Amino acid sequence: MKEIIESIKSIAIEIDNAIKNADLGYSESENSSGEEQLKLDVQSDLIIERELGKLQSIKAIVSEEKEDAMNFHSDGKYIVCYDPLDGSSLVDVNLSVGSIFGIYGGSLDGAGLLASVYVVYGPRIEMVVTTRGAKPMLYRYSDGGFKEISEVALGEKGKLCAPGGTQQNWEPKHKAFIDSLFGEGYRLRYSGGMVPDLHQILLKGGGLFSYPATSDKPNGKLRQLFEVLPFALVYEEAGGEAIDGNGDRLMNLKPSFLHDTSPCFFGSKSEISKLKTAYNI
Ligand code: AHM
Ligand code: MG
Repeated sequence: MKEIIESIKSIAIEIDNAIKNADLGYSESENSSGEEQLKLDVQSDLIIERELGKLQSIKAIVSEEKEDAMNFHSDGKYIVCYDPLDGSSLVDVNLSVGSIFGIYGGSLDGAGLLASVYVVYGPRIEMVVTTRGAKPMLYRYSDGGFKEISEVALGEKGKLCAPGGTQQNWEPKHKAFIDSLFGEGYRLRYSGGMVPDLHQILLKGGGLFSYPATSDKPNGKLRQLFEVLPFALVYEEAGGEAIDGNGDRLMNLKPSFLHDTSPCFFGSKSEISKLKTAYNI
């Protein structure tokens, strides 16, 4: 596990360099969710594939940018599922983006998720590492290396609301719930990149990030293995909660296929409790 986290540190530095210097155009391919791939998506994916492929402890990788899993070392203990450059279309407008890694042992589901790591490429490079049973740990890159900064924890209640999905396609109960939060004084903080949006709520001590079921995406947009589960672990270990639209813990998810999605809500306890009341779940 330690070697995987060390490898992700050097991957992060390389991807940050690509974000700052590489060609921003589209590639000629689509990813498995049918979305156009930017050259940077492909380049970031190749950096991760190359670096993780060097580690004997890795049995296979599953990338948001690849249809199928890629097998590495048959006696490896871990399968790493990752989104190489989440929110990559935001690079064009110079907003923050991120990489997300879920490190699984045994089963590819919530029960099998052992650790997660995400990297935020913003004005600084930051990385949050979460293992089961421990508070997430924040690292920041400076002077040629990642320095451990502090553990991160969510308060009981926050002030920020990051509501994802196209509003026109929200269910009435969801619109009413989000309106009620703003009516109570919650402030909108939404960039359209789940990594910086969830990172902001986490570091500011609380709030709610949602990507609900919508009429155009009844199963949500965000993918369970690379996006939803890694952040569910972060939010739970930070003292918050992470649930789906039925009130079930996201950590109980069992994806039906590698790129399966789920509606998702991540927050501190107070906002999740309000959500359960509003949704009657
Ligand atoms: P991506 O993996 O293709 O970048 O998509 C994931 C991103 C998330 O970061 C963000 O929360 C969400 O898509 C926003 O999507 P949309 O603007 O389509 O609602
Ligand atoms: Mg993504």
